[in-house]
Amino acid sequence: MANTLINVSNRLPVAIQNGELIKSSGGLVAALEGLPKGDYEQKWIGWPGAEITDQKEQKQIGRKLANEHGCIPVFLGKEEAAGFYEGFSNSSVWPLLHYLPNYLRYEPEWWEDYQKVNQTFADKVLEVAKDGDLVWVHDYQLMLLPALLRAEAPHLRIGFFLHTPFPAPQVFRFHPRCRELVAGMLGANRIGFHAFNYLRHFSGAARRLLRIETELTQVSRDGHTTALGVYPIGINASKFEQTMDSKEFRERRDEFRQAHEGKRLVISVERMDYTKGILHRLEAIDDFLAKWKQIDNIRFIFVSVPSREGIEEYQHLLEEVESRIGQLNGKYATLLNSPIHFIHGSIPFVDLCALYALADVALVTPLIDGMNLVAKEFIACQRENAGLLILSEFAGAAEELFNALFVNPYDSDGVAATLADALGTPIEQRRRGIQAMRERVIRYDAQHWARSFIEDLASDSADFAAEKSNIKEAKNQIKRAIESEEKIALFLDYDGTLREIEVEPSAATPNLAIETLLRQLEQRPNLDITILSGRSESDLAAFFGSFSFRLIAEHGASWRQPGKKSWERPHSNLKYTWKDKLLPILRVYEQTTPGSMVEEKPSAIVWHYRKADEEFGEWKANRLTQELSALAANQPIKVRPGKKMVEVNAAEINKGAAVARVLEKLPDYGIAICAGDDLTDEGMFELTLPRLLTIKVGPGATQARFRIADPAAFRQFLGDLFK
Ligand code: GDG
Repeated sequence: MANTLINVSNRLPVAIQNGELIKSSGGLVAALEGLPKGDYEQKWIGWPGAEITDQKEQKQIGRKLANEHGCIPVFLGKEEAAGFYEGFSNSSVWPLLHYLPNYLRYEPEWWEDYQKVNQTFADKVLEVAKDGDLVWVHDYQLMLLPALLRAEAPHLRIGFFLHTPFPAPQVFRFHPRCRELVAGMLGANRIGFHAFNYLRHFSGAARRLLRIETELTQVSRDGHTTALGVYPIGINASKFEQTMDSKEFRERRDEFRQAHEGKRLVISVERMDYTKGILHRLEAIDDFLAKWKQIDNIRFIFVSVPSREGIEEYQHLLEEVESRIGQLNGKYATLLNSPIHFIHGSIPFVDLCALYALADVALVTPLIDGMNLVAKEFIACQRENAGLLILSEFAGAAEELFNALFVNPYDSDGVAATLADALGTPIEQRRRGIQAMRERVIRYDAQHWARSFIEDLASDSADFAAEKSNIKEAKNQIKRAIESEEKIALFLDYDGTLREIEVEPSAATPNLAIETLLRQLEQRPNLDITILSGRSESDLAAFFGSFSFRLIAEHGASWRQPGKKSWERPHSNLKYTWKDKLLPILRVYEQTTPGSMVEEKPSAIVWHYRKADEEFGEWKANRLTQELSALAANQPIKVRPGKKMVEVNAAEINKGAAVARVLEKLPDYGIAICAGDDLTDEGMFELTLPRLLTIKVGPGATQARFRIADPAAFRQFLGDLFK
């Protein structure tokens, strides 16, 4: 039997209007309609768009929605729906996602409603979902849902798609709940974006706001990994092709042609939304008409679908647009023509196709837009005609529609000039560029988009299983050693391995979970434990003084044997004169990199930059590593870039050498486990000693044989093994 794909979006593709079920026409609806029917049985969970309080009526509508449309309604109270939808989602998150902090409003009650509604959605999904189902959550109204689902059903495969842009982390940070929102999304196994830029910004936001390590396309947190991918949404191409083949289409197109006889047609189609740049476009049209002069032969058609009418900003926008269009028509109309034809409403699909097919130019100038399907739909309808697309460079679609005429929507002069150029371009010249784009739009359609996301999400679970089976192998090896009562040497790095990294190193003290785990390990027979870290003697003594473990501080410079209180320095013959020479260099970096600091240890000097701006800090760290490495060539030292730090210490002193030294004294060990998270731990992973089992905790390149997602997962791993 086919598995089920459960789509979850704020609105169902079917809405209740005056007791009737009406199928809605949105970008997302079209895309999912295009998904191959045979692969997955589809269910859709969402809000039906009307307040229904009567339980009997809810049941009745629920049954009808399920039987006729495969839809499962989530009923919301009027107040709560307003706080969730008009408040938090559309007055708070939407503007920021579109780089418009001036529109950002925030009320604590909205946040309450947003959490509540996301929880209501979670309850409904959990009621419906079975093992093996895929859950695909859509868009910014449901950012908390993935994490809520994961908390209850950790084995569910959850996808999340963001249909809007994701802004630079500096902008998203303005939101008072930015951390919770990012953490909510990270409950998903896979998150999809329209463009690479959005992905990069999200990855940066996760790193900066949650202080976790990320790879560009992978984020691990609390033992769970989220993959990030780019999936530019397409249009429902076959629906456009079929419509253009129909008699009705031809009739409507001919009617429109007659109605607009002798006029160049310039069209704009969109929801009435401030992100779509309507007022800026009207400025450009003013500039254009002032120069064009032949008013009788030009007509602008604006189709603006009513949107979010309960929100004040949207009401103002409509008033302003209407008034501006009135002014412009008053200013430029002749007895034969009013240049701007404005429809505040939705037109039938076939009319939309006819309009696209007939237009000379589509003027698509959002201030910013996640993708913008209108641009792609217009191109798809240029089957016979060769209309030109003027496209905002800030729409996601700009990355794909390479032969469009790109404009900056804020530059009204530029838009006006581009429009004049477009109208003057001979048809032959237009045709060439458009056909190449048309082929692309038809090939990479909504079906392709949905299929590629779903395929990746489905195989993520396989990867997850593969990763687990890989670690399972490590587990089995260790279990065998435990069962045959062999001696096990366990080498544990601390920061980033046993314990999550903190911005302030002094805050990363062992928490209760770590203490309990270590006590548990201490009780085990045949287990020889070494904690080895770059930290100082005093830190290790403070953290682990009460345990009977071997402690190795400063990457191997200082040792405390099991059961002893005193420290010894096996490399005491080493000279550290190089420190005086190199310290001034580190001081320069400290001074010129806000948020960084130098630490002096007896055997090493370290430059830390955890609190510095991330990119600046990394760039400086690379430069410092290069500078120091050049000097290290003829010195007995090693430069080690680690996590948010660059350390210089004696070449002989490293964790690999320390492990080898311990094992020399334990010739009868059955298996030696080395676990670490950063470059300073690679010394252990590179050892070629027998019966060595190496584990990297977290992302990044490594020589280690096994990998575990993060410290939480590693603690769980140890806890399970050494019960
Ligand atoms: C969000 C993101 C992203 C419009 N007027 C009529 C009509 N439409 C249809 C269009 C198109 C859809 O509505 C609008 O889609 P867009 O992509 O342009 O914009 P948003 O609504 O803001 O969508 C956006 C999208 O999600 C998908 O991920 O591209 O960036 O903001 O399909 O054709 N349809 C009919 N009559 C109309 O009058 N029938």
